[in-house]
Amino acid sequence: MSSRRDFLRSAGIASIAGGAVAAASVSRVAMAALPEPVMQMKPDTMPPLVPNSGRPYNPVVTLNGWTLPWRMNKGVKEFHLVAEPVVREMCEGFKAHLWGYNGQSPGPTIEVVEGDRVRIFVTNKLGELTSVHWHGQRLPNGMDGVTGLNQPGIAPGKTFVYEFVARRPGTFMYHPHADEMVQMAMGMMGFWITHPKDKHPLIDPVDRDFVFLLNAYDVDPGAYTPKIMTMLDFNLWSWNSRVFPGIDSLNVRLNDKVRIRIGNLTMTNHPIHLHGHEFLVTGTDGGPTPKSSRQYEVTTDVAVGQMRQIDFLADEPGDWAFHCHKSHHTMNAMGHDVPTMIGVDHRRIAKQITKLIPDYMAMGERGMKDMTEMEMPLPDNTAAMMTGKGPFGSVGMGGMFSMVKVRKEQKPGDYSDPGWYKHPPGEVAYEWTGSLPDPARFKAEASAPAQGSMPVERMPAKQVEVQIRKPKSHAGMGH
Ligand SMILES: [Cu+2]
Repeated sequence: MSSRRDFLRSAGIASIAGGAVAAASVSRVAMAALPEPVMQMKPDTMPPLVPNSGRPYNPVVTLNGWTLPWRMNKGVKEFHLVAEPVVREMCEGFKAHLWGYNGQSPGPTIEVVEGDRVRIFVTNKLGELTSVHWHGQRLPNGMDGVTGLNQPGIAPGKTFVYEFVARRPGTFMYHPHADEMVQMAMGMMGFWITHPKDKHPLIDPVDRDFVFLLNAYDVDPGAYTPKIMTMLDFNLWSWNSRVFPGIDSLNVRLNDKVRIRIGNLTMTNHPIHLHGHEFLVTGTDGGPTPKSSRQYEVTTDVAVGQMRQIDFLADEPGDWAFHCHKSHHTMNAMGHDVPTMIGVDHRRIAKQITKLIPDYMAMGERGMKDMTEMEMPLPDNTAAMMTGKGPFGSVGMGGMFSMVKVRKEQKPGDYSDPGWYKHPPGEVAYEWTGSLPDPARFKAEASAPAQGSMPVERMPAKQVEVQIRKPKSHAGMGH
């Protein structure tokens, strides 16, 4: 993680460039009144933006993201979002050409306090209409951002102004409501936090507060631009447009009260699972949950268009996996559209193919984990399917996977990666090297098959092992 000063430096340099481009498309007079747009060029997790004006609050940390600075103008918090094409590094060695806001996808997090009057300038630097919908907010109908219904679309080169009071505390999202299928598939989205103005009976203060969005892309290996027509079969399941091992770990101090807010703007649900701890779902898009509704969980499903806020006490030191529980969502491109080969003996066919193609590799006959160890040449711009080097070897993960690292030594306010956990002696699973006795079989199983609790009615005279070969398509069925 870079320091705040680095961030401001990069933001300063970038905003000159950004300002120059914006000035070309927005009139000079208008620009004079606009807050200079702040840009971010790096996908790093930025330290929390401690408010220097307005009511104080406990800022959030956006995973592999940042919070948008504002300008205070006669008591109104002014933000400037620039909708534009961006290059997002989704993990090391893999960049995607997306659309986003202020240099990144997702856009910066907007943080305000309950009761704040907020003015957001939105400049459109895309080639088509856009708008911004403030998902979950109470606001005047004409500020809700649905193109055609609440406002005309923001034409390319134009700037629109949204203004409303952040009426209720909570976690919200923002995204276009104009050509959504394309613009959201291209990465246009962001988080909005409204902090409570006073002590709130249902919102406990926490030591660390993380936010990220669930998003998904379909980028062919070697390509840069997502396929926008994909509805379900995405090959990159991401958190804030990053895939493991590109997702930063959530680094906390032992016994910290931790909050994580997760919004889902993909087209399927994601059961988010935390190891080693139990959490309470303390908030949804609708606001804080009533205490009577809270129960301890280790997995919570975040449905499409939903936000879930989880709170837990980080009281177990270690590196705890934190991931989507759909196993297909913890792998990257290349992991999709691969035929199942478990149990298939490739040896003879591989030998024959090798005569023609010397580099041919048979894949996946013992399972797919082999593929993580394989030094397989990847196309130039893609993410390895299952990867990530841990202290004990390959983690064999991708996509929506990260870790919560709980450390006694982590200083308050320090979000840097503490490295791998050093396990106390005797606290790591180990190989058994003694003798292995035969397993004691259940009595009924050991005797004749007909003596089980539900005897088989008619056994075949001869045991037959059925070999099935499924046709791949209807075309193959005629043979
Ligand atoms: Cu998932």
